[in-house]
Amino acid sequence: MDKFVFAAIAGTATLLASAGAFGDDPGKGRIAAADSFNDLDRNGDHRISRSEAGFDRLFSQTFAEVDADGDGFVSAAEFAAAEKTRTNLTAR
Ligand SMILES: [Ca+2]
Ligand SMILES: [Ca+2]
Repeated sequence: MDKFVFAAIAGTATLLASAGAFGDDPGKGRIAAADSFNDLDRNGDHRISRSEAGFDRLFSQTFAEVDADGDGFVSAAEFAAAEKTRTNLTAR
């Protein structure tokens, strides 16, 4: 039940963010990598497909680079590795 509630909240936040409700906030600090990853992984299969990456303006541009093994999906490990070397991995 708790997981369901969390998913519902996260889903709502994702919808609001994609609708631009929060706008761009340059003063906002970086979001933890896990939060960004889970946010981008819309179907919850623990990898980000190219179409899922397309929801984030910045990440869609760096997708091919972040997908180190070129299998067409960004795994949590690939995401974390890219997060270490980039200050702006996603537009969130
Ligand atoms: Ca996914
Ligand atoms: Ca990959």
